[in-house]
Formats: sequence, structure tokens, C-alpha cells
Amino acid sequence: MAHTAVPSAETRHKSVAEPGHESVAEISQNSAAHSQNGAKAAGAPVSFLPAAPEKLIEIYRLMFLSRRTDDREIILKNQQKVFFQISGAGHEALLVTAGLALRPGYDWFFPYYRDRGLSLALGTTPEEHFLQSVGAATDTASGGRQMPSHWTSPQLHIVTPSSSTATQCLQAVGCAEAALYLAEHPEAAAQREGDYSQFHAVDFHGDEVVYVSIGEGSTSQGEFWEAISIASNRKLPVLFVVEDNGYAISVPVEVNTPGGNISPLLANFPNFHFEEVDGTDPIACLHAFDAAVAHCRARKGPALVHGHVTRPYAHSLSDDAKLYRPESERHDEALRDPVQKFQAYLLREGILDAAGIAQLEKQVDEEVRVAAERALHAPLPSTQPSAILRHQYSEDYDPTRASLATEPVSSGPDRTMADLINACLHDEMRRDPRIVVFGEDVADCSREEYLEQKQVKGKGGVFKLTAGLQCEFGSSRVFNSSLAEAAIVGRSVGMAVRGLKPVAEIQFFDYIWPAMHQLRNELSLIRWRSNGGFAAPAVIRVPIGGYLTGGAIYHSQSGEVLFTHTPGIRVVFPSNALDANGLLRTALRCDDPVLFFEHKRLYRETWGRAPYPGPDYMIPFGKARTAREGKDLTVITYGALVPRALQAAQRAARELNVETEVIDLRSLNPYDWEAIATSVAKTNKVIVAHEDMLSWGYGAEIAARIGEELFDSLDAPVRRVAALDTFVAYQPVLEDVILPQPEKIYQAIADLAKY
Ligand SMILES: Cc1ncc(C[n+]2csc(CCOP(=O)(O)OP(=O)(O)O)c2C)c(N)n1
Ligand SMILES: [Mg+2]
Repeated sequence: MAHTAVPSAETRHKSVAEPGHESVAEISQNSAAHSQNGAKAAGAPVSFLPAAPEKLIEIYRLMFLSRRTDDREIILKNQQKVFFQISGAGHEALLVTAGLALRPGYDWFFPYYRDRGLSLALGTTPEEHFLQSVGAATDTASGGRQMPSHWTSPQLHIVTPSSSTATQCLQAVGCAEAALYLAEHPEAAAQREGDYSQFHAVDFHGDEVVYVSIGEGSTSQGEFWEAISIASNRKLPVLFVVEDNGYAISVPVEVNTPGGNISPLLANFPNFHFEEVDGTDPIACLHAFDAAVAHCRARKGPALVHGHVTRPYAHSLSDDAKLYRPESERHDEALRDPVQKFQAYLLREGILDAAGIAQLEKQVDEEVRVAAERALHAPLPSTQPSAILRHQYSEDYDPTRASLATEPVSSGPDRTMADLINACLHDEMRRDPRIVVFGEDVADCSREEYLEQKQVKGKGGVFKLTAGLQCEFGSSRVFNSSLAEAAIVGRSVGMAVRGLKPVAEIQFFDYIWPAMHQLRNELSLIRWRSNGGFAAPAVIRVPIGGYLTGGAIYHSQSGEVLFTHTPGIRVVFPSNALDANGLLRTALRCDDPVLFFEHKRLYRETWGRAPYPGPDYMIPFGKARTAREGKDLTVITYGALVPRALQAAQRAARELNVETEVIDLRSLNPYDWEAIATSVAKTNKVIVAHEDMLSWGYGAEIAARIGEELFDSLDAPVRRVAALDTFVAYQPVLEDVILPQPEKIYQAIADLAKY
């Protein structure tokens, strides 16, 4: 069987060739000299062996290195020198052979916490593993932010993982989509000065494979099935590896998986190559991975290798398997231990003799001992808050800098917010070939022939915000996603990590929740948790809000505060056409992930229309707009409450002779504290108004900070105007009472004016 070309063991593991270390070839030679078994001795012609003896010895060395690294980490944990341990024990044969079948720094990797063997086979070092165990400043994966066993290496293309089971599957799908996209659009690799692409070189080869692994228990997650389904449907070069150790912590496989075996359940997905193997047998695994990788490289579709492995060390060091697995079961499993079995195989086949094994193991033990020792003396991370907060956002591109602001080059008639968002998308897609637009219903028409034959006009979004994009830029750049919100955001993460600029749409804010995991635990965290190693500057556009008359519970929700409470993601919420255009352009050019809220009620409002401002109009994030000047009182607000606050302010001027200043925040994270402070210092009275519910709302933070920092400027208590603490009801008379109306803002102004 032809082996995929992989960097040699020596290139991946320089330590092997260091002085005092024998190379695998030397161990093989030495062992042959000792061997009594001439015919099968290493160095002799061994055409009946499944692979070159050096390769088999290297597999054993890596398996043993993986096991010993775990063993050493367990000792360190017991000595309280490290703080967590989860092992790859029992998974080594499957993972090492996976690593050797793939190309580090060429293919892409989305592993999970059992993949020590893969990580070592790809070229990470035991010292790097221990630096993560101790949480060192020099931990190359995360600088002390992530637990051990969260392998990460930009150089090797090992993408920063979280601890969430299954989220990695959708990211791998996005990464594979990027591979196909870049092969079709090589011009997208170009870098431009002055936007995010300047800082993200893109590499692609046309036949790279994306590896993702998962435990058998975690295949119960919906995100796994979404990933399988999309990879199958789009024929993506994703190599899925299911590491089936029979347990998810204490839950046996038959509880998670109908029939107790995932393979037959998957068998009908089209375009896949499936392999089910004894994952404790490296020879069987080698064959399985060779076939699976070849299928992916040839762009025939995805592959899945289901390996049956063991779990000798319980789930983690915090788990005691004796509580739920009887002695007999653990004993039977021990007989399948991959390291012991493969050692016996090498001896039996005469590939290594006892002295050769001893020499190899001694060398590995020494390597592990030295690596651990060095890590224990590594510097700890800085505890300065500024250092802790580093890499939450891009250090290369500051989307708040004042110099981004441009003057509109206005021309033509007033246009709606919907028009100017659509115009911005057209402009930026023309400028930036890395932009890919997708989501539910965003395409003009998935069945292209209907468009080509001019049988249909095309849809372009339920609110028509993306209308005409597919017609202008083609179906590889603008396409409908499957109806799966976690997948929309997870794929965005994977594409953005590869250097694309995904612009995804969540159809209604009310349905963002399936994507919450990907937004909260993934998109916003990629840069910080990898200590700046990876970034995912995707833009997620989300129609939001009520005042729709009949929108009811599931088409009227707000909840932006849940995302302003998530570090790492920019949150933008324009109130009018011009701001929407300028802020969206900043979002598309910047280097951070952005959640771009578009108020549905404002899409086509007469208020807030503006002429098209030109293809380079930008507004920096974190700069509020004074929507109305006033000297007596300030209303701080955003979104649909801007026009409502303006109505209330006009009435207050007319009826009460009170001049109200209205500050439109425009972006909620970051927000313009300076503008708030300046206005409050001038008016000494302040109302914070928003559409979302009152309690725990966005206004609570602003009001608290005003109380803390601007107390001396206040002539009256800070007031908040917001929705009732409930969802928006269907019947308009109920909606009118639940959501804050201009009348309510007016009453608050009137009350405050009395002070
Ligand atoms: C989304 C999510 N839910 C729960 C957990 C807690 N958890 C961590 S590992 C694990 C079991 C995973 O079992 P399996 O997928 O079989 O992998 P294994 O640990 O056996 O290799 C659970 C429940 C988590 N990390 N993420
Ligand atoms: Mg398991």
C-alpha cells in the first residue's frame, strides 16, 4: 500500500537526533545486531511487514512517548505541581498512526483532549505538553490559559480547541470549505494593506485534508451530526476520527449510541469513506488511515475512521472508574492495551529485540524526564491585568481608531437601512474576494438554473438584505446554509481561522440560541485562548428586535446584553441607514469577530434614511453619535429606541421646555464612555433607555458605571427605561405595553426634569 508522503520521523522529532539520542534507524540497526531472528531482523528485507521496520519502530516510540508523557503528568498532578490531568492512554495506536498519515503544517487539525499521540506524531514536543500542564508563560498553546491536552500550534496547523465536546466538528467543516474555496478562488489569498487580510497570510494546496476527532459519547451531540451531514452533502475533505473507548466518563456506549455502535448508524451518508478498526492495532489503523486520507485528498468526499480503543486510566485523574466498571471488565480491557500489544508484536516479528526495546524506552524516559524538569522551571504568566487581557482583540487592527472615520460621499436619493446594508455587502464583496456570505435563505436561488434561465428573480434573504449578491458573485461566494444555526457559526469559525471573511446571517435573533455554544465558547475565544496564535474575525449579521405588530415571542426578542457580556466579540447595533453602512464596513474590514445587530423594524423605516455614502464610508467602533443636542437631560440609547427617544425629546421640548440630549451609542462593545461622561457632565441628569428587558439589561451596567464614576455630576438618580421583564406577546395591545414606547421615555424625562 502506498503511503502518503509525510515528513520523516526525524524532521518531525528533532529531539530524536539530538546528541546522546539514537535515531530510530540506529535503534533498528543496533537491535538487528542483537537479534537472534535473522530473517525478520530490522534492516533485513522484510517485504511481508506491513510497513518499513523504521516506521513500525517510530510508531512504537511515539506511542510509548505518549504513554510516558501521560504517566509523568500524572505524577506531577499527584505532587500538585500541575492542576489537571486527562490522558490519551489506550488511544495511542489510533492517534499516532493518524498523525503519521497526515502532513503537519499542510493538513489542518481539530483534535480533542485524547489526542496526545497525534500531537506528538505531528511534531509537538513533550516539553510543550508539560509547559501547558504547568500553565507556563512559555506554554506555546495558550500561555497558561488552557488546561493541558488542548494541543495548539499555528505552525503545525493544530487549531486551538475548547473543552466543549463536538464544537470542533463544525469548525473542521468550515476549514474544509475554505480549502475548496481557496482552490477555486486563488485570488482570495492576496493580502491588502489596511484591513484584516494584511495580518492573515493564507496557505492552501488543493489537496489538503482537515482532521477532526471526537469521543464516541460526544457523537450524541447535534453538532456532530450537523457536521457529518454538511461534509457529506458538500463532499468536503474532512477526516472524522471517532475514538470509541466505550465510555463517556461513566456512561457506557449503549446509552449514547443506539445499538452501541456508531458505524452502522452512519453508513448511509453519501460520499463518505468509512473504516471501522481495532484502534489498539496500529497496523490496522495504518491501513484504515491510508485509505481514508487518500479518499479525502482525491476530493471524493469525507472519510470517517471509527477506532475501538481502551481507556485504562479512567476518564481523568478526577474520575474513579472502579465506581462504575467492575474488576473483570477493567481486566479484559487491560489485555487490549495498545502499547503492550505492539511491543509484543515488535518482539514477535523480530523488529526489535529486548535490548532494542529497552534502549528505546530508556531514551523516551529520559526525554520525558528532561522535558518535565524544564517545564517545572519555566516562568509563570504575568498577573498584570493588561497581560491577562492581551489578545482578547486584535493588536494589529484597532477598529476604534478615530482615523477610520470618513466623510460620506453622498449622492442620490435617500435610501433605507436595508438598502445601505445591501450596498455595503456588494461594495465589500467586490473589494475583498475573501468574503463569503451564507445563512438560511440568503442566496438568490439555490437552483442556479432557475436564475440562469431567468425563470425567477431570486430571494436574497427573508428580509432581502442579501438580494442580488449570488447573482453578482456566484454560488461559491453566496449560498444557502443548511437550517442549523450552530453550523452557521461553527463553519464561520473554521473559515475565518483559515483566513477567509465569512459573513453569516442568523435569520432571526430569536433563533440564535442553537449557535450560542459556538458564539460564546468558540468564536469569541479563539484569539484569547490561543494567546494570539489563531483568530476568527467573522461577521455574524443578526436581525433583532420587536415593534413589528404580530412578531410575538419568537420574532421580537432582544438580548444583546448576553453578548456584550462575552469578552472577545464586538457588538454593534446601528439605528439608521448611514450608520449601518459605515459600521458594517468597519466590521467587514476589521480583525475581530463582530456580532452585527440589525433592527428589523428599522430596516425600511422612513426615519433614518440616507443617500448612499460611497464605497469607503466607515465609522469606527465605540464612537457614539449625538442624535439630538440638549442641555437639560441626557438619554443614552441605541437601536429602535433612538427614534422613540427623539420623539419623546421633541415632545418634552414642546410641552415642558426641557432640552434633551439623545446619545446613540451605535456600538455596544466597545461603547463610548467619553461621550456618556461628557453629556452627563453637561446635563447632570440621565436616562438609559433600551428595548430589551429592564432587569440585568444593558442599561444596568451603564447606570452602575455612571453611579460609580460620575456621581458628582448627578443632580438626580439615574433612570432606566426598558421593556417589562417578559417576552413580547403577539396581540398588539400587549406588545405596546411590554415594549418601551415614546410615552414611557417622555414620562421619565418629565419625572427627572422635576429635580
Ligand atoms: C458540551 C459538553 N458537555 C459536557 C462536557 C463534560 N464532558 C467532558 S468529557 C465528557 C465525556 C466525553 O466522552 P467521549 O466523547 O466518549 O470522550 P472520551 O472522554 O471518552 O474520550 C463530558 C460529558 C463537555 N466538556 N462539553
Ligand atoms: Mg469515550
